[in-house]
Amino acid sequence: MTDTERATDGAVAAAGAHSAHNYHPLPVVVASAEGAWVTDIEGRRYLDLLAGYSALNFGHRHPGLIAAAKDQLDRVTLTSRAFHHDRFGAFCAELAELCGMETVLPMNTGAEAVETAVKTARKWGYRVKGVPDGRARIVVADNNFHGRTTTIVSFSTDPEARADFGPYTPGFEIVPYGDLAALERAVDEDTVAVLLEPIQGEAGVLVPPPGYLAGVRELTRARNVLFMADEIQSGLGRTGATFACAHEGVVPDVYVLGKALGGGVVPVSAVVSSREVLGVFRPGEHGSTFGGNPLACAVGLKVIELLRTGEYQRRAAELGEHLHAELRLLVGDGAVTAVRGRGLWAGVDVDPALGTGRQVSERLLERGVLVKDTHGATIRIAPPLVVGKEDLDWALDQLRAVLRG
Ligand code: IF1
Repeated sequence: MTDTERATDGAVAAAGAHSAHNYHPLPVVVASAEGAWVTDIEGRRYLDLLAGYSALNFGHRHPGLIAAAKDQLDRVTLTSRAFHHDRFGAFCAELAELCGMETVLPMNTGAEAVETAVKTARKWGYRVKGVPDGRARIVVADNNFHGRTTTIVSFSTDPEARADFGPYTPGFEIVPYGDLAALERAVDEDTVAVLLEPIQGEAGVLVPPPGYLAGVRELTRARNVLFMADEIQSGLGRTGATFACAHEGVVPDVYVLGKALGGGVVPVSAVVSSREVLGVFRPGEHGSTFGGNPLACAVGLKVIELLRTGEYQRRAAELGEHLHAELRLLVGDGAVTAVRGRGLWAGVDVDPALGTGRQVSERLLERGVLVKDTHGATIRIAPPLVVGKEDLDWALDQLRAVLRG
């Protein structure tokens, strides 16, 4: 073992000595990063095809985002919502405008935004729709991933995410993703919302059948039910549009946003909707210490400015076309059984005979490419949207080499 390998092993051991083992990280210790590349403590460079699970759409340490954060660090970072601050109004106004909506409720993590959406839908159901108290129901899809809180895992179908966390929160109904008839059957007079990922990330980048999202939109509008789109991972440029729903010409009642909204610099999430829907909250009925803090708003404002150019969405669309064209060529060559996705986001199913997703991830790591497997045999590919075409092609060469075995 070389000195440098000893450095990584030492750092990995140190990281595990005093932390809960709720993750099984790949054996790489990142020390610095820029754009689509990270450098480990031994000076080795890796192309990042995970991008913080789509929190790093603008790349590591985007100069504009870092400048916005540094500028705000020298002014004020936290006030709590007990007081106003001078970035809050602009952040909410500009995020609402980006979404084509009126009102924003800012939080921090994606799960907090999903929880906020659940509370919003229930309160709207009781206060506006007139559902009898305690009867509100929310329909979700199987194989969903919306976060890790106990209410959210209550409606997960993933035993790993859900086991041993009961008793579970009631009031949720699970239907097969993509099945409009099943959704229609599940909606009744107590249904207040349908909560869906427009593309299911953790499930393996599952794109729903054409027309599904438009069908959900039509059904929920007809039945006075809120269509809440969890765009925490699919949104903010990843699929080649600002929102994944837009590919079907669909605008939900509620956007649930996170990850890239904070530019990979600070946690920023939000629920965005109409004044009627988010108007159900009165002072003191919901909140968070850090939600909408000055640093988050400053970075979030810069993220919105970057998205307004359309440059990241165009790159994801154009380079995504190239990515999927190359990946499709791998299907049927004996190693890849299926490829799914949209824009710069793909799920690649690897034939288990070649190895597990984890083993493929480890082989790619040795070749300088960072990916993360999901659910056994699927490799998720989601580079920062700033990735260069040459770098992406180089990474595809490494994938082809690994798949050749
Ligand atoms: C982990 C993946 C998992 C999300 C969607 C809400 C949240 C997420 C669509 C919650 C978060 C993260 C969580 C992280 C790994 C990653 C993930 F799908 F992106 F790959 F787990 F499934 N809605 N996804 O994707 O947002 O509270 O994390 O800010 O928990 O291991 P968060």
